[in-house]
Amino acid sequence: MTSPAILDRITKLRDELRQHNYRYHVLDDPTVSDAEYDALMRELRELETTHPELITPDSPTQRVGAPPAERFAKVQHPQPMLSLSNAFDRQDLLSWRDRVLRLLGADTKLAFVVEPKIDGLAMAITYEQGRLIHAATRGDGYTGEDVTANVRTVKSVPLVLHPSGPVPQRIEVRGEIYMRIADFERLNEQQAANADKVFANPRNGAAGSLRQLDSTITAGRPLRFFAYGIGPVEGATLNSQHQALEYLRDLGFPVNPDIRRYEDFEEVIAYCEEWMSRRDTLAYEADGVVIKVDSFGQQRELGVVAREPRWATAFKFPAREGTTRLLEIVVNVGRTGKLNPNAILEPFTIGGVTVANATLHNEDYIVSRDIRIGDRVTVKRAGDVIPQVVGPIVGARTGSEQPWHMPEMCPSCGTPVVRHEGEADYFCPNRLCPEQIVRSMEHWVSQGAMDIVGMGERQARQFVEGGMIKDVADLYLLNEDSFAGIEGYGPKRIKNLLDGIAASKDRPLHRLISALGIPNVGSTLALTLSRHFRSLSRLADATEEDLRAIDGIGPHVAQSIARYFAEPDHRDLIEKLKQVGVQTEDTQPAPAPVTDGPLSGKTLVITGTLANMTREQAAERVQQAGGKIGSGVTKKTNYLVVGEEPGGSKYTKAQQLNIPILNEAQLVELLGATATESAPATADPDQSEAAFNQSEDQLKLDL
Ligand code: 5U1
Repeated sequence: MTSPAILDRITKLRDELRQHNYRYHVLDDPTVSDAEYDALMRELRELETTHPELITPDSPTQRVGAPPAERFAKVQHPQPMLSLSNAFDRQDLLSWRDRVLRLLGADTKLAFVVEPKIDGLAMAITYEQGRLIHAATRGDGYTGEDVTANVRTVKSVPLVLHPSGPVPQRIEVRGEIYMRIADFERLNEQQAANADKVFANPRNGAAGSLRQLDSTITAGRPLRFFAYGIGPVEGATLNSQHQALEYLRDLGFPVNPDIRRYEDFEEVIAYCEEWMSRRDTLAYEADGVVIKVDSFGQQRELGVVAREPRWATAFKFPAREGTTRLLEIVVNVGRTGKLNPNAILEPFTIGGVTVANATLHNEDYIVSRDIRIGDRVTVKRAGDVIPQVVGPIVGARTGSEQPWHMPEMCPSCGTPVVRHEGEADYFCPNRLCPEQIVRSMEHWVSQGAMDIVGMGERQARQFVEGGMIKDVADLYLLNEDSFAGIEGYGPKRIKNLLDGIAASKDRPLHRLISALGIPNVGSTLALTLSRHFRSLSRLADATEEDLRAIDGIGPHVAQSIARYFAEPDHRDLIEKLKQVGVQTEDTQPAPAPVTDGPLSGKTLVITGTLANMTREQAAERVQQAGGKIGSGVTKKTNYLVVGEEPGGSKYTKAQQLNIPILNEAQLVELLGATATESAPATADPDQSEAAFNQSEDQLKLDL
């Protein structure tokens, strides 16, 4: 027999643990430490072990998963789970709204509820007398699969409802099970490390995790839930979508904080457009915005046709993924000698853009995903990020697909390639490799670097292959005679080019530092380094320790800079640049440190393109306000400033570290009184993070 005191303690522990679970997984606002939570859970588990007759399926101890099932049982949805019509632009949205008004009457007062459409897995979860009894996938909308044991392990799904009013007798809650992008990336890293299946995208990660017959596997996966609607309800009267969402929040469900209600349809359109441009700032993948007529009465009047409610639609963002055939893998040599495997694809379109090439990152990436030449592959394209091959469609294989390995010789110069221990990349170690010289030259002459008008990749290749130059310093030794016999160079063109080269000798020091292409040194860090050292020689002599002492420079970047200048070839290059007359000192007077500015003592990191200032201008203004610009997000970062098409990795890291995230307007507000004239940002792609904050060998990819 169990004493009432034990039952009482068990009930108390369960209530307390449910509260902590809710605060942690739904509100993201825990009030106890992990250790305290663990201690309560341990006590409950011990009591349940000695009194197994008291274990209930909704006890917090029961989220660990159930024994493996043979298969998922099929379940009929009491009310079909509908799909959504699509709208792709403003015109489609207006046509949808006009149809609603035609059906309801032109004078009808409407309100709309809008929310990001999460790319996850739709779920119907049923509660009776406040307890989770059943969960089913959408399936074909009429029949789904019983995944109750798995859904029980998702910590943001309440096992017991805790409304502020009476408990509904029965309610079916609908929503999306999904994985955050950062969690998905971590999961894939673990999967790859354990030689387990890696998932193509967070949606597949969520679906694969939820469709495990062994729910203890699901329990270890980072799944989350957002409730967005209700099915059949008994014991509660709800009249509108926004009221239903409030009710779901009150019952203890996570509801997307970005949901809005608008009466003006122009605001609905603005919301769709805003999220389309900001989709990369969401912690999860969203493929559109869902728009619903708010009133349930109006919803009933509008009804459903062909499984699609007339009272809702999905504004779809341009597609980011598609499938095509991998025809070939070619290896490009970067300016640091890094060998980049690139996919040559059967051209196809994603979101209206034709894609024929995509990155494959490195050999490990290809091998861990078992990507083979000839495979049908999934390709992803996001923002300004270079398209990447995500993985093969194994089921489409014919048997003729060929595994791939990195060539043993550099494809440009034939030197045996090397791979340093603990690193994923292969390098061509030959400093005289023609391809490396062409790539360095291309970077050197580019706009944010030495900005030599009339020079680009074609000219760099022509001069290197013609034997006119062997390194960037040789550019400054060119004269009229050097062009003898070079096709296409008349006296005027030669003069313009030589004038452009001569003018580049006096570029500010930070441009010169950028132009060198030191791995991990982008334009903002180059500015910090030039301000700090004021001379290329002093920078070259800095130790790793000196570099680490600079705010915003971590051990990895410090090592990368020190390694670059430790190379005798690079020291020789600096000497040669001085000899040919390139300015290697900062000739501007040193600015006085600002100790009482609005950003004094603060470190900011910028990601993405700002609309009204270049990154250099932003860095300048932050420094005038007493702040510093860091190159990567660390615990010491005070703010992350997010522009358009931001890099996902910085954003994700800032979220993980709870670092405040600002948009450009908020940055300007912070800069406050320190405003200076700023020219509009150029649309020059070289100003992007891909080109500046990382070396060309480290393409901006959010893996
Ligand atoms: N956020 C959200 N996603 N989603 C998908 N709401 C929502 N509503 C849906 C679907 C299919 O359907 C209802 C409008 C029936």
